[in-house]
Amino acid sequence: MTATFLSNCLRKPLSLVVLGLIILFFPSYSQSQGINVILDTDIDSDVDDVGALAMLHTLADHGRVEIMGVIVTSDDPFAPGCTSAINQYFGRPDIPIGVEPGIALNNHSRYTRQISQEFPAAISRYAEAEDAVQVYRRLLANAQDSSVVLISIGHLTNVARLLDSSPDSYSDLSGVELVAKKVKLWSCMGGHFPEGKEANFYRPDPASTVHSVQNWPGRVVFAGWEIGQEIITGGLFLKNYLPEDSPLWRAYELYNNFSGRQSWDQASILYAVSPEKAYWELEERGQVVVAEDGSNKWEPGDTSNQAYLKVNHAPEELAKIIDALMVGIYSDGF
Ligand SMILES: [Ca+2]
Repeated sequence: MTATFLSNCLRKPLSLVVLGLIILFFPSYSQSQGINVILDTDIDSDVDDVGALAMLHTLADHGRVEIMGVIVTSDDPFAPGCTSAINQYFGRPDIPIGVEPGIALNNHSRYTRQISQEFPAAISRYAEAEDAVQVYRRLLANAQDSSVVLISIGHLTNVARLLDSSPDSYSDLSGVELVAKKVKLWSCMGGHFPEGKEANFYRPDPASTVHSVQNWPGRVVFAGWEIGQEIITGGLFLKNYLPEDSPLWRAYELYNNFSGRQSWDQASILYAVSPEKAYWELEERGQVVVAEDGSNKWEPGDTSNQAYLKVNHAPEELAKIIDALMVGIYSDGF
C-alpha cells in the first residue's frame, strides 16, 4: 500500500475502518504472474460493468492482470466512449476496444453518455471503435498459447462472432481453433444455476448464448445470477472514498446515487483472478443446457469442460473485497 493511500485513509475515518477489514480478511498470498485478460462487457444498462472494469484496472496497477482489450457488446452509442474514458482515467488510453459494427444504436444507459462526454477519451464515437472480431483475433493470435483469460460480463453476441470467425491476416486458424489454442479460461457471468433465466443469456441475443456455450472448445466457469445477487457494493463507501471527478464515482451517482448495487459482474472477475481462493465452490459434474429462449439448466453428469460457482463465503465479506478493489485499494493478501 502506498503512502498516498494511507494518508487518504487517515483523512477519511470510514476508509480506515475498511482498511482494517481488508487486512483482517486478506490472508498472506504469494504474488502470481499477472494474467492476460480480455473483458467482454455490455457496459450500458447496469452499473456493475463499470465497477468490474475499475476492479481490473486496480488489479492491473498491481501486476495481477494485463488488460489486453475490452470488447463492448452493446447497442448503446456511448458505450465504447464510456469505456475509453474509464480506461484513460486509469492511465490506459491505448487498450483496444472492439464493438459489433453496423448495428442499430439506442442510448438507453443512465451513465454512458455523461461519462463519455464529461471525461477525456480516445474514442468519442461508436464508429471509431474497431470490429470486435478483429480485436479478438489480433489479441489472441499475438498471445502465447493457453495464456488468455476471457471474462464476459454481458451477452455473448461477440463471443459467438469470434467462434464463427474464419482465418484472416492475423491467424490461419478458425475462431474455435484460435480459442482452443490461446484461451485457458472463460469466466462467464451468465445463467442462473442450477436452473433459471438470466439476462445475459436471454437478452437480447439468446441464439448467441446457445452457440457460444455449445461450441466453446475449452474450460468455462459460470458465475450465475445467484452469485452476485447477494453481494452489494457501490454504496456509501464508494461515495465517500472516491473523488467526485472519478468516472466510477460519477457512474454510480448517475445510476442510483450510491444506493448500493448487486455485483454480478465483479464476481466473475474475482473468480478469474483468484480461482485458487475458497470464495466459492465449483460444481464440475455435468454441463449446462441453454434453451432457445435463453433459459438454462444444469444437467448433472460426468465432469465436462464446464463448471459453475456455488456460494461458499459470506456475501458481506466478498462485498468488502470487491468494494476495495473497485476504489483502488489493493492488498497482496487478495
Ligand atoms: Ca454486465
